[in-house]
Amino acid sequence: MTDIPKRSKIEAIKEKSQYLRGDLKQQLAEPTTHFPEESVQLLKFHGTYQQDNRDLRKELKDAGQEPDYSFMIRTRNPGGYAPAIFYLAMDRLADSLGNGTLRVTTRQGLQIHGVRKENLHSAIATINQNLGSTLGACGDINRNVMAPPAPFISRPYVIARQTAHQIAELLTPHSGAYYEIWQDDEKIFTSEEEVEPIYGKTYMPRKFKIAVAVSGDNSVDIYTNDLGVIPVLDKHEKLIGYNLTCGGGLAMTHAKPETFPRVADHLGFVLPEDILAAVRAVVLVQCDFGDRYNRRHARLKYLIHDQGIEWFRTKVEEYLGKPLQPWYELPSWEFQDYLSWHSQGDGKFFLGISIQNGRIKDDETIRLKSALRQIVECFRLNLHLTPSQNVLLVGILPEQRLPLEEILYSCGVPSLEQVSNVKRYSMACPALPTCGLALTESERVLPGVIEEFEAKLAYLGLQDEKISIRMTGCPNGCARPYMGEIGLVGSGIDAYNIYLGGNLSCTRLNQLYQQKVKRDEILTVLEPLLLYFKQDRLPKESFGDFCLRKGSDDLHQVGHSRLR
Ligand code: SRM
Ligand code: SF4
Repeated sequence: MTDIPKRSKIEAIKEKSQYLRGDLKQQLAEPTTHFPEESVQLLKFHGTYQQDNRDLRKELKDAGQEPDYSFMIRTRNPGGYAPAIFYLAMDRLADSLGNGTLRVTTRQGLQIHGVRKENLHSAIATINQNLGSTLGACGDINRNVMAPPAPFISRPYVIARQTAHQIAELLTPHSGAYYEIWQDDEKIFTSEEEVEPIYGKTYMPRKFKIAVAVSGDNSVDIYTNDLGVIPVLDKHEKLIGYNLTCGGGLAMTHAKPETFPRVADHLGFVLPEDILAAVRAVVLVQCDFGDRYNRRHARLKYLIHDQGIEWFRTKVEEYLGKPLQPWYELPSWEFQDYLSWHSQGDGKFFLGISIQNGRIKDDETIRLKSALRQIVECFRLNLHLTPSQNVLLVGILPEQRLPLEEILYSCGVPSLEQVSNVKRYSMACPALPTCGLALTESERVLPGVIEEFEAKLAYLGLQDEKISIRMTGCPNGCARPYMGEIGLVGSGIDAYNIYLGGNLSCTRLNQLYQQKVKRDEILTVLEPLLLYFKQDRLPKESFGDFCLRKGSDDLHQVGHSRLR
């Protein structure tokens, strides 16, 4: 008798779902506030998460009431492309069916929170009617494909954008379930006839993430992706092929050393005509060999870590049917966020607007949501969502610049000169109250931490330093904290593990410095290190490079002696 490999229960849910249908259509029509667990898993593939308001959880439980359920909807925007009509629809949906805010994600998507079950169908249908999609934004499948957000018309950027769209299309699920459920299409295929040519019935063992970069421009955090694709051009700007990176991923679980963040390896190089087949081969190897039992060990990074990059390369070559060529040496990476004004290269301009933690909202002083709506309505501009949670307004005519700036000014939206560097380079994940996995706060407390930082850096004369601070409410790493110069990772109620030594160009992981630091102690712990940096840095050395050079023991010694 042959051994049947053990599988997680989510594998069985996927398999019997008839290609993501399950009972979603019937359950959607029922007058309930939420879905049963199996359906919650399937809904992810359709781009929505069932959540409950964590601020009210205990109170409601104590009162014997059910949780305050609602849904987060995430859109899939390859390369961050958000056409005007789509953006305006999302803006209206946020007000009519959501919590009044939009959120630009760290993978160039948009999220709406707070949608009630009875409005879920209408919200997703509206997104689809307005050139958007949520299909495959979440779930065990290829997620939004990233690409550098700058709308330059130069060849490397055009190729990167086109490649991202081609890969996204290749890996979009073929199942008609999405259209049947959310657009009320007739069921054309029976599930038996229908095929997912790449994924099969059980889709992928776990989420899968791809980014396309432009050589030298690491706006997409390429090394944190399961698969990275970098077009290589010759000196005449002719595309000669693609470099591939493999096995990046950031999540870990506290106190489980078998889980860890990992930067990707260099896998090799393929010719232009082989890129889609190579992507397919990488996905298929992960489908066939990824861990389908232990979901904490199911990402491609663990397969490559366990089997070795040589084994993986051989498998990819076998699936591709030809050898990969050696990695093509490239210039070093720089981080780009493309804020402020830039020329696109076609006589038009684009404007990058800094958005704290990606949250587009109106508050007492800054009416960012109104400003963006007014601008997009007035000038019919498209947006590019960025991997650092900002937006670029693209295709701006020279004569539109002044009236556009006037709208921003009248709504109190700060210009880049008014945004401190530490705020500009910071990111936080949503965490509480929406994220079901949050151990503590992130988005709601980072602004306060940043203010303290701003004051301290100004006091030390370090305000012009580009120091990236990335915070998350748990170790899953949604704001990519392990790449930040300072990573603040939620480790308990009101407690954070502090990581140091990443770099702005995001080519290496930072290292754990101190565990379980209370929110109010973060600055107290870091202040001696900032002072040490000011006194002992090499010319032009960044804070992250400084921490790496000094090393953990030395930093601890200094940190603790100066604290006493
Ligand atoms: Fe994430 C789960 C938010 C980018 C690693 N992530 C979640 C969920 C859906 C919580 C859940 O499963 O119930 C969060 C929803 C919170 C909320 O209320 O909105 C969530 N992740 C986000 C976003 C919105 C954070 C943001 O500040 O923008 C990002 C959405 C990106 C998108 O448009 O697709 C987001 N998540 C990331 C990234 C960064 C990236 O991809 O570049 C990571 C780390 C990279 C990686 O995947 O290795 C990341 N999220 C996770 C994980 C851990 C995955 C793993 O390998 O174990 C989870 C938990 C899980 O999958 O079990 C998770
Ligand atoms: Fe939630 Fe953790 Fe992701 Fe933050 S890092 S959004 S707390 S899963």
